[in-house]
Amino acid sequence: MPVEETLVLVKPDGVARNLTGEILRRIEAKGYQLVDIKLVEADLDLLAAHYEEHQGKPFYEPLVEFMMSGPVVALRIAGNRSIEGFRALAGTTDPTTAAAGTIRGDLGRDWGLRVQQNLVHGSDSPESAARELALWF
Ligand code: DAT
Ligand code: MG
Repeated sequence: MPVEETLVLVKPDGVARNLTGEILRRIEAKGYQLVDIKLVEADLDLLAAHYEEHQGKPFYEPLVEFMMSGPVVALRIAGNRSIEGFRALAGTTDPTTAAAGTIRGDLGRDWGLRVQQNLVHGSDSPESAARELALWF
C-alpha cells in the first residue's frame, strides 16, 4: 500500500499556547514521518480555499477570523492510513467532548467562544488531503 500523506495544521490557539511541540511529539510517537513543516500567516484567500466546504455556514466567518488571529504551523505528514489515523489522534471536533487520550480531548479547552478553538486541523479524505496539501505547500 502506498504511503499516504495528510495535511495537519496546528491552529493559532495551539501555536499561542506553545503546544506545537507536544502535538508534533504525538504525531512522531505514532510513527508518522514529518515530510515538511512551515509557519504560515494565512490570508483570506488561502483560508477561503481551505474551508471552501464550510462557506455560508454560521461558524464560517468566526472560523476564518480565528485562523487569521496568529500564525499556523502546517505539517505534511506521511504514514500508512495517516489521514484516518491523524483524525483519530486529534479526536472529535468539539474539545469539550473529545475523548481523553486525543489531542483535542487532552489539551483542548471550551473557551465559551462561537468558534471552537480545537488546536488542530487534519484532512478528512484522500481528495481533501491532496487539495489541501497543494494549497499550503
Ligand atoms: P473538523 O476540524 O473536526 O474536521 P469541521 O471540518 O466540521 O471539523 O469544521 C471545521 C472547523 O470549524 C472545526 O475544526 C471547528 C469549526 N466548527 C465546526 N463546527 C462548528 C460549530 N458547530 N460551531 C462552531 N465552530 C465549528
Ligand atoms: Mg474538517
